[in-house]
Amino acid sequence: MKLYTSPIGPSPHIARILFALKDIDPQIVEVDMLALENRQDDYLRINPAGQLPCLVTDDGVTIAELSAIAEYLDEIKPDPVLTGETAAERGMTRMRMRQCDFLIFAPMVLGYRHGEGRKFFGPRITLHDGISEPAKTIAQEGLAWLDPLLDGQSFICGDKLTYVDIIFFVTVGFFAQQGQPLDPSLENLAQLMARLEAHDIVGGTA
Ligand SMILES: N[C@@H](CCC(=O)N[C@@H](CS)C(=O)NCC(=O)O)C(=O)O
Repeated sequence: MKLYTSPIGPSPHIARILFALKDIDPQIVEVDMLALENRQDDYLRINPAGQLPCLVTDDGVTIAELSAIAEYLDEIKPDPVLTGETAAERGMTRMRMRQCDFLIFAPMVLGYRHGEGRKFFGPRITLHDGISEPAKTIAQEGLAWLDPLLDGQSFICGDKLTYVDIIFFVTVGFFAQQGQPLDPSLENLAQLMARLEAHDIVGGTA
């Protein structure tokens, strides 16, 4: 399988962690994100969403979106399991992923792209005035919603590491450096970040 990716950016970093956890070595195809190669026709023919990373299976199917990549890897190599071992665990993982996407990650990304990240994203997407700050507020509200759900458990979906934790760790860690710090009063989430930082692969140098 081929992984189209980049040495920079949080999403490619998440992909590296997923592949390292699974101990799978895909063929790496580096796409020059800074030179906008991911927004040009050759790459858009592979991944019309124009973003990195994306996986192309040996059958030639493109799988973009980190949660979909994580689930695909889980199916071809369920060790370690990152989605869940039972139907109920997988249901929980998918539910929390979608909630984190809607309530936290998507607004964080909007806050950044239409705010601090304008210079980088100007040539890539249509920028809109006035949405960055409200989006950041919505992301903070999402984090405040999530925090108490972690009472008495080690990870976002319970006591087992899932791909939601990995996406959360890198995404929230990245945006914390870009004007969206994690409120330290959200103690469960602060502890989660520390726990993941201490994980040899997730917090390592993948
Ligand atoms: N929702 C996507 C996000 C992918 C994404 O945002 N990729 C960024 C890199 S961190 C990207 O391709 N940025 C360059 C661009 O949008 O032109 C996923 O889960 O894979």
